[in-house]
Amino acid sequence: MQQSFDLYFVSSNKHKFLEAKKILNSFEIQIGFYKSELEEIQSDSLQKIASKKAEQAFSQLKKPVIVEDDGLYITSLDGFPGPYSSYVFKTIGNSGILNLVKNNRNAKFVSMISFKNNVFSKSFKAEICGKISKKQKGKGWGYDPIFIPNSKSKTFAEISNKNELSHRFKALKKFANWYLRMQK
Ligand code: ITT
Repeated sequence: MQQSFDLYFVSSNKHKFLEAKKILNSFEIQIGFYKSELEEIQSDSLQKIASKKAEQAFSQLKKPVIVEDDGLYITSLDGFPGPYSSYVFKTIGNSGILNLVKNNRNAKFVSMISFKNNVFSKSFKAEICGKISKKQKGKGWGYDPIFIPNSKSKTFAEISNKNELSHRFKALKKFANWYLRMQK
């Protein structure tokens, strides 16, 4: 029989779930995975996109859910791909991004976590600043092989402690603090 959870992470992306699960387990929160390709509204606000995804996820599952919307914002490209990061990854990918970025390589990764149950709709945002590498380095998923967080000289794909410093870690930590207080 399938195990049942008090909280589900709803996403089409298993990598995001596996990282979220590891991070939330470190706060003693257990989550299940519900794989679903949620519709994303067109907006330049990650918060609006994530909140709408949380509403859809909650109406599908009828259980407390979290969803996440992320964006990679590249300074020299005026924040592109930002809220379109998923589409841009599927189309031009990491090599396309490397062709676009020239001198100023500054960028940031933003995570927006949205929670929804039958009482609360809440979002938690966090970011990590860094740089776009000159080449793809390491075997990671998504933009990991081209993103170097500021405190490091290696890409997310090359470091072993991404889950202790990432945008996802920081947003989930905010969520976990709130969620654990709310459970008392
Ligand atoms: P959902 O079903 O949860 O929406 P998604 O992969 O479409 O899954 P997003 O809409 O949040 O996720 O898209 C953000 C894009 O940024 C997507 O291409 C991811 O692969 C990438 N991304 C997000 N977080 C990342 C991380 O920690 N490392 C590398 N790439 C990441």
